[in-house]
Amino acid sequence: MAILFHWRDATPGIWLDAFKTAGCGTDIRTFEMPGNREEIEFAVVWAPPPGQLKTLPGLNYIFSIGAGVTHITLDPEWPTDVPIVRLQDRLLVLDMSCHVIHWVLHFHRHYDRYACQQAERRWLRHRYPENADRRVSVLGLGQTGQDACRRLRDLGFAVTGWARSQKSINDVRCLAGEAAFDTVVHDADILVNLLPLTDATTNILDAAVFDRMPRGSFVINCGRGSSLCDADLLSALECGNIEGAALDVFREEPLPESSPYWDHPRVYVTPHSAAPTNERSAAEFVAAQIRMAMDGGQPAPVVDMSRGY
Ligand code: NDP
Ligand code: OXD
Repeated sequence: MAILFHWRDATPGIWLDAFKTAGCGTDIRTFEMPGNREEIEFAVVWAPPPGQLKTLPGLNYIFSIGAGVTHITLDPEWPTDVPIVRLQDRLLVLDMSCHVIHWVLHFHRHYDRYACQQAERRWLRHRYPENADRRVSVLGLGQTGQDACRRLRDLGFAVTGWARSQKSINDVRCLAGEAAFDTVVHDADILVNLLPLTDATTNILDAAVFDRMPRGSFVINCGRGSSLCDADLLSALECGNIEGAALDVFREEPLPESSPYWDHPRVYVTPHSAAPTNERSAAEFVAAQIRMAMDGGQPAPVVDMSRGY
């Protein structure tokens, strides 16, 4: 049994230690040095080169070194019969919530204006609504969305969460399904996207959404870039429907130099860094899951490809 590992930014020692400690063996291969490909049962990957996973005939599981899996499934040749196990990690979840809270506060308290004023040496306070009067809508109530909702609620914001299936979170208005989408968007002074990218969520943030949101509202996108129609957002920013946006994910990453987002005075760009994978905890999680599979158990959570996430 061998494990194939592919992540350009990895610290190999951390993963080797985790595999060894969990009893997963020490036979770790790479795409560059795969050895006998038939021996490789597990692939642990972030952004594997397209066409490579399908060259591993003995693969039992693919482990994503990230919560999202589009870095695997956008490869038109990925082996669709092999289950993908997503990363579940409380540190990633905490980091995401911190990122979301940062931008919610940034827009809510007008820190964006103060940054401009400082450049002009201008001393001017801006009023802001009470937290309870600022409505934050969170799209996606999975591991990241639920935690973000709870923490925003604890800060006193009026939080609405939206998912496919009905959820229940104390003091958070939880809505579900397509029929509720218009309400979620209509009531969003600040809209946070924490949806996975699927057929249903591609281009979900479009002109109709920005028209429906209250004038002067804000967008925070941490899900995937292809959920957001860039031209529609730029128009909404132009006409003032949307006052500002904090974008962490993009259709093309790295964001091309020619992107209008770089220079936009009311767009904040971060380089897919909302919730970077914590190597130590991710390695422990993946190693424990591999060990479970070696013992005949079922690693989880497995991506349900009929839903696309
Ligand atoms: P989960 O799979 O745990 O949760 C996904 C949520 O989205 C679920 O609540 C699900 O509903 C909901 N959902 C999916 N499709 C729809 C739909 N069509 N309509 C309504 N709700 C829908 O994902 P995570 O919270 O772990 O991560 C979410 C995404 O965030 C990832 O897929 C990734 O793209 C992105 N991400 C970005 C990071 C970054 O650094 N920028 C880091 C980590 C993740 P239900 O509960 O009913 O199934
Ligand atoms: C992601 C991640 O899926 O970094 O974006 O985990």
